[in-house]
Amino acid sequence: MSSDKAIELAESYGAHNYKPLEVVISHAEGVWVTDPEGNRYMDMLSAYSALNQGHRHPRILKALIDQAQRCTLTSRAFHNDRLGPFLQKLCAFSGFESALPMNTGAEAVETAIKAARKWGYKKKGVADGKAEIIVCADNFHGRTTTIVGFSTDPQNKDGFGPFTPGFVIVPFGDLDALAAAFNDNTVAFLVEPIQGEAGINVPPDGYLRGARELCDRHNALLICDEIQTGFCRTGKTFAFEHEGIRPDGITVGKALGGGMLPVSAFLASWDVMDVFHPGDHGSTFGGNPLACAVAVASIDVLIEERLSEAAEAKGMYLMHQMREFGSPHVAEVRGRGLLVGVEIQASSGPAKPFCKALKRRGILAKETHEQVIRFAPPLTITVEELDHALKHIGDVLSGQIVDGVLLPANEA
Ligand code: IF1
Repeated sequence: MSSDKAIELAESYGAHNYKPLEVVISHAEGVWVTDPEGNRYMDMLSAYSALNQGHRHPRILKALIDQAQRCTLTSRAFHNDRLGPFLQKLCAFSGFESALPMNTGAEAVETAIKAARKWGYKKKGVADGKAEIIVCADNFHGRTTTIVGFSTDPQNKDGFGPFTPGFVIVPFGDLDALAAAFNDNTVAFLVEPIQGEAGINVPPDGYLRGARELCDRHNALLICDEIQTGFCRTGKTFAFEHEGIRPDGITVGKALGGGMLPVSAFLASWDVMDVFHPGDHGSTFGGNPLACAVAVASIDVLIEERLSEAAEAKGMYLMHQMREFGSPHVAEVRGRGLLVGVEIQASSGPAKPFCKALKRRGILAKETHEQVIRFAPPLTITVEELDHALKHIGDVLSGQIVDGVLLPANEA
């Protein structure tokens, strides 16, 4: 099927809740994707960090196929022989005592919210119905009605109310504002260690350490959403490690599924997790044997291919080279590891034309919040592949804008 036909069908029958770049991907391997006409592109988005191990990693693919030939789904009404080894591996890898498996990231966040509230009522002694969770302005934690209810992006909320009460919003990166937001009913502070959707916002040094101290002082849980930043993306196994702290709980997803299946989890100490009793929470597909087998292989690849070290080294290289371009269109290059944002000067217009120009050069990247191009390639990317991308990124970033159209340098 041609790209045009594929797009036409998707537009004709699918809800119009996305406006993708005009590229159709029909094959993928490693950092490379191909359209039906045979055009090759480098994937510098990695499904928003869900492809940290690259497309169709052979080891993860083998785990998927092997498990699919044995047993795929049991529901949690029965035990399965893959769940235990998966939970053990995930806990060992993350350093948390216990895990509750779900499927999507939003479900993991919902699980964290339920855990924090129940912990607040059962352990902290908050009066029924009074629990408060502090969250940050410009957060992105998913798209359920509860989660969009505490978004500060008007589009995320418009037309979807009424919303769940019990959330208090503070500016991201501001410890004084955070300190002032706690009260006796505060059960948790939920935060992205680096804000992804908001434009790759790295908080000031000491922010998570300060948040840790405040949560300790007020007997509240620190919960980090590591769905986008976790699994080696930022150059550490989890982004909270940059600050040498340990949250009480984290949410994980995306790369846990190795780019094959939706696999997510809430991880915590037993003091938090033991608030859940049989029947309190669950999911038909959460912890299914196919997902567990894939997730075990996904973690093994991160460990054996030393992908945090790779992300750290290659991220430094990528950001350094991007700054070296000295492009007049670039306001800032920021990020950690291979989670990199390039903020375009307001005077150079929005980031989208830069992404379109990159696409024409065979580099797929996506803008976030108007002004920022997000670069987050698979962590398996080689230096040669990075250099290939950098050549085109350099041409695009040093291009000229003529009548609102971006003309990359060295255009053939
Ligand atoms: C889309 C953004 C990224 C997340 C964090 C939870 C979730 C996400 C920190 C929910 C999901 C996604 C969803 C995806 C686009 C993508 C995204 F631009 F929307 F914000 F990555 F930056 N916590 N992020 O980043 O996980 O339920 O989707 O599995 O199209 O909405 P999910």
